Amino acid sequence: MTIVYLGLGSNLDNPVFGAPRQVLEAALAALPTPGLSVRSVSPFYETAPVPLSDQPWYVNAVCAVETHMSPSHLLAHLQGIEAQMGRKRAIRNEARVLDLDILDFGGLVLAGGEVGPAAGIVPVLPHPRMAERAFVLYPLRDLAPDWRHPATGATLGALIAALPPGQMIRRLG
Ligand code: PH2
Ligand code: MG
Ligand code: MG
Repeated sequence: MTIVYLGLGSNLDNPVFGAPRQVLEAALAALPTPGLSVRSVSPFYETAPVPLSDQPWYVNAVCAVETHMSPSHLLAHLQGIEAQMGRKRAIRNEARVLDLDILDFGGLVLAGGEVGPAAGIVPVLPHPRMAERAFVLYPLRDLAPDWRHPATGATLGALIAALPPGQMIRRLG
């Protein structure tokens, strides 16, 4: 069993599930399968888009799951849930109904990239931009205060202290 931290984000409504907060709740309900169980979920946060733009604010959270899946199988599972919730992939960082990212897969450090058809797409691990994002680091700290960056060993306190200024984030009640 591997402990995996996932980032969840939404800044568009889904016609059935509703506002971003409900979309994240529906995504959390869709995660469990025979090879995966959800262990804990952080508080939800309202966060300004990064980079700052006129997109709607996001709702973000982090959850910890335990899984038997490989990184590529987990990625395929997450992309299936994104598609089910109406995610359309076109441009990086565009507004989206649902984004599910593998942040840390049991401390694995992987360059990622495309491999053979059997293995599918291998994600880059840990998530290459997680260390610069308040909307990932704050909820991750709520869940796993002793977590350290698998590649650099940096603590969450150090990463949060080093964040570039101006990322607006508000914890939801
Ligand atoms: N996701 C992005 C780009 N920018 N900004 C916020 N606040 N929250 C996100 O989840 C987010 C983002 C790319 O996945
Ligand atoms: Mg993302
Ligand atoms: Mg993503």
